[in-house]
Amino acid sequence: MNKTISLTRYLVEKQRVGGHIPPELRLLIEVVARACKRISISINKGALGGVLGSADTENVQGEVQKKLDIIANEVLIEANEWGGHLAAMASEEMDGIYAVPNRFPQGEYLLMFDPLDGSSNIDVNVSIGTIFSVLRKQNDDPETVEPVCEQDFLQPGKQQVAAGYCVYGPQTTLVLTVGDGVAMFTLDREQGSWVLTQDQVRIPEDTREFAINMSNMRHWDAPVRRYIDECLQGKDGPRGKDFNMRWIASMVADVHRILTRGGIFMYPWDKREPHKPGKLRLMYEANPMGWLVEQAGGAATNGRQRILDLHPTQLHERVSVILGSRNEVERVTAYHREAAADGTSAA
Ligand code: AHM
Ligand code: MG
Repeated sequence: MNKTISLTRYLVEKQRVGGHIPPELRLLIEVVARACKRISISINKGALGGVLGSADTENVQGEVQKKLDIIANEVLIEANEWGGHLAAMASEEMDGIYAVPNRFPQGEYLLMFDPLDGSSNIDVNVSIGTIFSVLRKQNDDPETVEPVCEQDFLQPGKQQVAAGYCVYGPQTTLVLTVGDGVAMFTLDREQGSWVLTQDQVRIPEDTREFAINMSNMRHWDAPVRRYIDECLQGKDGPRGKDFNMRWIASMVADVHRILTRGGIFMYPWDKREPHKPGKLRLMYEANPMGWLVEQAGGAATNGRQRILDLHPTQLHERVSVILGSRNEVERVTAYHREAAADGTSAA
């Protein structure tokens, strides 16, 4: 007997048994997963599909868009706009929100995504991914509601109702939380289906592996330098153990490694652009990843506060990110607090 559990069955059971998800949210997640399958097919074609290289356009953040950034964005919008489960979408690749057109029914959910994370890795055939986050529109009474607007999206990450990512690597893996732990599904290409390959993922509390772009070291703030200096001193230093370093430069791939075997990931504030809180985006990068990591027993902060408690003021807001194995994240966060207290922090 075939005992494989598909994404559909997993979601139906979450809906039926735990009452964790309403049917519309189940539909939404299935549609996002189907879109990720299509994105995966485009990525796999690579040069043969003419999808590599730059699109010669810029997004709202002034970053040059790759062809696949735009393709992935369009796939997600087309897949999600007609099902009746969404009120609006927002994306790294679009300036403002995308309200579901009037010709389709409006739902109560808001979907945000980074359609293709790790864009600098597309052309070099290194793992990339799609990150998504789902919120519920606060006032969804059809009698009284105003048209959906950007303000509706500006909710703290702790209010997410689903979050996940798909990593397009040697395998294509979908990682999901609906607030009841973290599950991983591997794409079975012959069957065209997502198969549950790990449930209740746990991140070890301790680690000997860190991920940070070391080329920015001279720009870091004192607490980040202190933490990495101590790791680099290895066995002979205050940590009394050797550390390993990994940096894939695709947040999805770095976070996937951490969910698989532990570690700490940091993209901290630095002095290059002091007015920017960080490089990564709060709403569709840090929030979904932060929630996944917490659901797997890890922690996620901006050095001072839990990421999921932050109240966003803008759709494309940036944030400093420290996430992964709980004890290491707490250590870096404590170093930030100490530096703030004794005035040695520049941030
Ligand atoms: P993107 O969303 O434009 O791809 O940028 C986000 C990426 C993350 O995936 C990754 O962690 C980071 O930016 C890499 O930055 P760097 O180029 O400094 O290594
Ligand atoms: Mg990104």
